[in-house]
Parts: sequence; structure tokens; C-alpha cells
Amino acid sequence: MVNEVVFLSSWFSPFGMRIKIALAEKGIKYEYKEENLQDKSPLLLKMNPVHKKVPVLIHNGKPICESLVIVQYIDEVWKEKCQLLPSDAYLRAQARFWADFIDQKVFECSRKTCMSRGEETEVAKKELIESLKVLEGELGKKHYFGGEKFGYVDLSFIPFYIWFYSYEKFGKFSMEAEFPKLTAWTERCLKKESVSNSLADKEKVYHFIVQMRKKCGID
Ligand code: GS8
Repeated sequence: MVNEVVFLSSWFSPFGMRIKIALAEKGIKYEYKEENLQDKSPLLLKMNPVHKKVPVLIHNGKPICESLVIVQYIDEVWKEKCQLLPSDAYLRAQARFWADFIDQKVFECSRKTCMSRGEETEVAKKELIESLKVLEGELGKKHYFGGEKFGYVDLSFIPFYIWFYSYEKFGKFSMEAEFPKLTAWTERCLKKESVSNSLADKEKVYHFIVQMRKKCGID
């Protein structure tokens, strides 16, 4: 069977980085197309007409949208190598729960922490610290969120590492002091080439956010 894989994303998208890591973990060859979100390509608009967002994976001409859906698709289609979701149904449900928590809670309050000022930043920062504490507790003494092996929850969360530097700058707190377990977990994840080769530079992301803040009139 032919396996033509095209991947649309933007360099700064943490959601896109999930797909990059999954493709690297599975050793899948693909063509990467960088999207300019200020001037979206006809291909992106055709392949994701509902949300018009990256990432999109196009497998043999058929689009799959939403990063967590894409990762699950990759795991099901390329199932021989390096399973990302657990095979046990209960553990699989738990993994999906935490990935959803990362998107619903962590992403939302981290975006607000970096893209606000004054009182609004303080409220968002408090919520961000609370949700990261929940993740720190869930990780506990484990090596990775799923246990001994890097998996779906790790892959869903590690792209936000590139924002940690910006959390510290805008939220004025130290990730290492507040979250020693998450910090050690980050270092473990970064030792994996699939991860380190897929993440954007954290300072470049910080400067991008600084520009976005100016554009949105926050600074
Ligand atoms: C989020 C994708 C997203 O926000 C997912 O794939 O998991 N829930 C989705 N993509 C952003 C870029 S990253 O911040 C995007 O494409 N934005 C374009 C727009 O909003 O027009």
C-alpha cells in the first residue's frame, strides 16, 4: 500500500510538534509544508475547512485534523512500531483524559498568562500553577506519565516545554522551583531525539509572543 504523508503546520505550533514527535517515534517519512497563518494556503483551507487551523495530516490524499485525533490515527495506522496509547482500555481512557486536561486547562491558562497584563495575568498565572501542580501530582514518582515508557500523555504535553520560558518571563515564577518533578521529566523527554528534534527554540517562541503582544496592543 502507498503511504503518502503530507503534514501541514507552523513552526511555533505546539499542537504541530505533537505530530512531528509521533511521526519521528514511528519512523514515518513525510513531506512537511510550513503554513503562514496570516495568509493560509488554499490547501489548508481545503483540508481543514471547519477550523482552518494547523496541524493537518494528509494521508494518501485524505485529511485528518485536530492534533490529538491525528496522534491517535497515527498510532492506529502504524501500530507495529512503538505504541503510543496503552493497549488496556482503562489506561487508554486515562491517557485521553490527561491529554484533554492539558488542552482544556493547561493550554488555556498558559495562553492567558502570556497574552494578558496586570490583574488578568495574575488570575491566569494562579490557574496555570494550579493545573501544573495537578500534572506534577499525576506524574509523581513515575518516569513518564504512562510509567516506564514515553507515550501519549508525554507527547501531548512536552511541546509546551517551549512555552515554559515564556511562562517564567510573563508570569514571573521559576518552573524548576515550583515543579521539580515536571522539570526532571522535561529533561528526560528532551534526551529523546524524536522530542529534541521536533521542538522549536524557546527563546524564538518568546520573541514571537513579544511581537504578538505588541500586535494585539497588550504592550
Ligand atoms: C488547536 C490547533 C491550533 O490552535 C489542535 O490541533 O489540537 N485543538 C487544535 N492551531 C493554531 C496554531 S497553534 O496555536 C492555528 O492554526 N491557528 C490559526 C487560526 O486560529 O486562524
